[in-house]
Formats: sequence, structure tokens, C-alpha cells
Amino acid sequence: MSAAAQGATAMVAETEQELTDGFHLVIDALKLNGVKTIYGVPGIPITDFGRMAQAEGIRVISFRHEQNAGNAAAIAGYLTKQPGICLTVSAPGFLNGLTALANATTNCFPMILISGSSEREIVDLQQGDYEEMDQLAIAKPLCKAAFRVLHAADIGIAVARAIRAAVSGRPGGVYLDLPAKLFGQVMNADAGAKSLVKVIDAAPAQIPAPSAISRAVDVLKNAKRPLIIFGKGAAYAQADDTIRAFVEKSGIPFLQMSMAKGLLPDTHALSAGAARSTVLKEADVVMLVGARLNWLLSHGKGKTWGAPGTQKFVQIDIEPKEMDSNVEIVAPVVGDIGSCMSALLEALGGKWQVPSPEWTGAINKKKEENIAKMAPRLMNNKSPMDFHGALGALRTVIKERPDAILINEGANTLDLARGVIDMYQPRKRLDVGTWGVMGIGMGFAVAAAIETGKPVLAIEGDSAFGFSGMEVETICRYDLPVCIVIFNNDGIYRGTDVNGASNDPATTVFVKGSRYDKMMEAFGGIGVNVTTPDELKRAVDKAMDSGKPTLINAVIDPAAGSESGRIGNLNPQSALKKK
Ligand code: ADP
Ligand code: TPW
Ligand code: MG
Repeated sequence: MSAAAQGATAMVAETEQELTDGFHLVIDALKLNGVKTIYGVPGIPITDFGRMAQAEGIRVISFRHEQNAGNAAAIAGYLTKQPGICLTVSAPGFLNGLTALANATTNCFPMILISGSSEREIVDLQQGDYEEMDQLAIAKPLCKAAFRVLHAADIGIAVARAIRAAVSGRPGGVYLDLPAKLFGQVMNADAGAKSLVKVIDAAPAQIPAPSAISRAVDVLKNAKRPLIIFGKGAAYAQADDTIRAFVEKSGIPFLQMSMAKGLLPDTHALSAGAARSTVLKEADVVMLVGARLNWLLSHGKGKTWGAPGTQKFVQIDIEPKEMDSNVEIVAPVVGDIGSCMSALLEALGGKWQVPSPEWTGAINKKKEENIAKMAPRLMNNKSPMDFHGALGALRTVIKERPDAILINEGANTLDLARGVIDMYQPRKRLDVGTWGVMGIGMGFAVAAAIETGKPVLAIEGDSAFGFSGMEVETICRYDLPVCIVIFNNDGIYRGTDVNGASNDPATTVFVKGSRYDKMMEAFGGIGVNVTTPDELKRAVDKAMDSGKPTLINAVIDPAAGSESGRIGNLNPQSALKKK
């Protein structure tokens, strides 16, 4: 056959075959890998993508700002161990989503940020395209992996790589760059279907070395005053039963980092939460389980801890580079927490020696003292409320509704709620995490409601809420069972600052007597203003019984908080004062 005849045959074949395009290949690749929900904001070039995904049965949750969509995807990843998907437009939308991607990576939450991007040829020659930006280059240092797809035939492989990168090893954020042209590329539908990859065993178990296990057991066995610290990695791992069995069999007291609270009930007999400073100072062996020795644990040294050389650290983590990051780890155990804790549990065997009664006795005494000291503060019914009075009411709410998801951000509102509100079930407390970032509130609330179907209680500082507050419309639009309580103290930390230099307000204060509840009413949700703990409790109960979107403006004494909550010592000024 002549070349011309061959060409003609090919053309006939082409017109007869079924075609697919970039849009559908991305949707099919996500569906094939179990993606049920996409969080995003529409616009060029992904508006049709959202519509088509919706038509293909994926739930597409549209937000008012990409950062909130990104935070929603990130926490969906944390809750489900599947990468949460965030979808944005190019340049500015991408950048809005990037903060959430970086935050997800920092917190070890698996997520994939998918952004449309402009014409490569124009972007690379910097000729001024619509929303021009070299997004791939910008995303790279802020996530675990970043990929760009130029050919429709590569979409299947790209999505597979993105999923593996997000969930395997230490989980984190992945960026997937999809140029506008890709969506419109067509190819043979059969070949397209064959190009898709269903990822097998995306996060393979990582079994610890037997020698590492016996080394750790030796150290634990010889401890007089052992302590376990669980971090959010342990909660993420979903090895709840194994973890509980290990704690109860070993009898070792434990602390739970903020988002690990509830992995075991905070009221568990071995919880040393109410004796935190005592156990950190006095333990002779500390086993970290999915918790980094970062600033949240004073880097494992200094006055929070015992004298240098008096404490040994065992660490369980999936990331080998985490070992010795701040202090020497005498028994590193690298592997996934489920596998490591099972191996440790098995190795305990009969040769285990329960911590001395002096150690557990001393902890219990301290716990009782601290709990007794706190009790009257939590029962005060002052109006305007102080933090403790209001939190006393919310503490009871969670006790009565342990399966509700609690979201928490702010300064005083965060630090005090973390201490006061006991958690009873794993992965029920979601908060500002490793960076202490404000703005996670409404994104987390939306995803928590959607991914779990459980009622959500978001306890928000008035400043913290402002970072994502517009999403109350999203909560109303999707009619989600979210109850937001704003701790309204007229500002950041306190509402009492005065600017002595001009007529401008002080930098930390807001409009006095604001009524955030009216924001909710504007979108058809329920708004309530409360001034006493009793009113607060009643309003929250009603909201959670009804499942209706509700915002409660809880009036807090503007003078009740302290600067930076519990971390005022990190202010540069406080170092100057000390000198
Ligand atoms: P926290 O802030 O609660 O102290 P961090 O975020 O500092 O917790 O630490 C979480 C740690 O858990 C990270 O070092 C991460 O590598 C680790 N991690 C996450 N998932 C797993 C897992 N499945 N198995 C083992 N380690 C994990
Ligand atoms: C993205 C700095 C830490 S806490 C906080 C800010 C602005 C708000 C505290 O006020 P709030 O709480 O929420 O009213 P309360 O109860 O003490 O009055 N920008 C980002 N992240 C952080 N952490 C900040 C700024 C900050
Ligand atoms: Mg405030």
C-alpha cells in the first residue's frame, strides 16, 4: 500500500473510533483510584472539569477561597489515609491553595493539589499569558513531589505517581500541574482506558527490623519511669487497637499530643495528660510514637525536660531522617506504626515488667491535684464569660457526644480548649497542627462533616475564625451539620489593647461587640448570641441535635486572655524582657 493510501485508511479508522479527552482521563483516573470528593474553586481552565466530574458521580465541593478548599482536602487525607484532592485555577488560585499544600506537607497529611495552568510556550517565554506563572517550580520546594503532564496518554501514570507520593512513607502534599491544553487533548478511548493505572498497595506496610525492636524493648524493660508520647502520626496510622493493647499490657503512662488526644480516652487511667510537666521532667525513658521532637515538645531539651543525660529516647516513625533530629535517639524504630506497635507488643511477651508503683503513684497524685485545682474554674457561670467557664460547658458537650468532631483554632481559645476538653475517640480533634496556622477552621469543618458524616463542633477564636469565615456560606449551601462557636473577646488574644499614638485602633483589637451570629443568618443558617455558659451549652446541644448549620457568638470577657495564649514565651520581646 502506498503511503498516501495508508494515511487514508488511518483517517477512516480515526473517524470511526471512540475518543476521550484530557478532562475525562483525569476524572477516570481519579475515580479508578477511589476518589469520591474533590474540594476546589472553579474558573479557567477547570470550570468544565468540575462540571464533568460532578456528572461522572464525583462529589465536587465548591468553596469561596482555595485555601479553605486546600485545608479541607488536607484534613480529608488525614481522616481517611487517602489523598484529599484540591482543585484550583492557575496562578492566583494555585497560590491560594499552596499555603494549604505546604501546611499539609508540614503536618504529614496526604493531599494532592491539582491546578490548571496557562500555555507552557507562553509561560516559559514570559510573554504575559492570562494568569501566567511557572507553578511547578514554585510548588516544588513546598511539597513532597510535583509533576506536570503534557500528554493525555500520561495522565494515568501521573495520577498514580501523585497518589503514591502523597500516601507512601511519610505522608504529605503533592502538586499536579495540568496545563489548559491537556484537558482538550483527545485520544483513542480504548488506548486512554488502558493508559490508566489503578494503584496497588499505595502505602505499603513498612516492617521494622527485628534488631530495632529488641533494642527498643531492652531500653523500655530497663526503664524505671517510662513514658509514651503519641503524636498525630499515631492517630493517622489507624492502629488504634494495637496501640491500646500495647499501653494496657505494658502499663506505661502516656501523653497525647494535641491531635492525638482521644487515640486513647484522655480519661484513661494511664493518661498522664493532667501531669504533663511532671512526666516530661521526670521520665527516664520516653518513647515517641508518631510525634516529632519539634517546638511543641521543646525539642526534647531545656527546662521542660529532665537534666541532660538523664533521659533516653526511643522513637517510632516511618521517616528514618526524623531520628536524632533534636536529641540522640538510643532506640530508633523505623516503620509504620501499626507494624512497629504489633512487633513491640509481640516482643513484650511474658518478660514485661510493669512500671514501678512509685512512678504511677506519683503521676496519679499530681493528676488528682491538677484536676481538683481546675474543677471550680470550669464550673463558674460568670457573664461575660471567661475562657474556663465557656470551656467547662463545651467539655460536657464532648463528654456527652464523644463521636462529634472537634475543630479548634485561636490562641487562648486553642491552648485552653486543648487542656480542658477531654477527647474520647481517635481522630476527633483537628486543629492548627505543627505550624500553629490560623485559617484551618472552616475548611476542616466542611471536610470533617463530609468525610465522616459526624456532627462537627468548631471552637474558634474571633480572629482565627476571620481567616476562613466566608465559608459559612459553603456550610449553609451544603447544609452541613456544623456548629461553630466563636469565642468573641473583641480581638487577638484580648480585646483591651489601646493605641496611645494615634486615633487608629490598637493592632490586636476588633470592632467591639461584633455579632458573628448574624453572618450565619445572612445565608439561612442559625445564629445565636450567648453570654453565659448555661446558654452556651443549651445552644450547642440544640444545634447538634438539629444538625443545622449554626453559629454561636459566645461573648467572652475581653480582658480574660493572655498575650499569645500559652506560647507568649516565643515572642521576641519576652526574650528581651528576660535579659
Ligand atoms: P504531633 O504534632 O502530634 O506531635 P508530628 O506531626 O510532629 O505529630 O509527628 C507525626 C510523625 O508521624 C511524623 O514524623 C511522621 O513521619 C510520622 N508518621 C505519620 N504517619 C505514620 C505512620 N503511618 N507510621 C509511622 N509514622 C508515621
Ligand atoms: C496564618 C498569628 C496566632 S493566634 C492568632 C493569630 C493572628 C489569633 C488569636 O486570636 P483569636 O484567639 O483567634 O481571637 P484568642 O482566644 O486568643 O483571642 N497568621 C497565620 N497564623 C498565625 N498563627 C498568625 C497569623 C496568630
Ligand atoms: Mg479573640
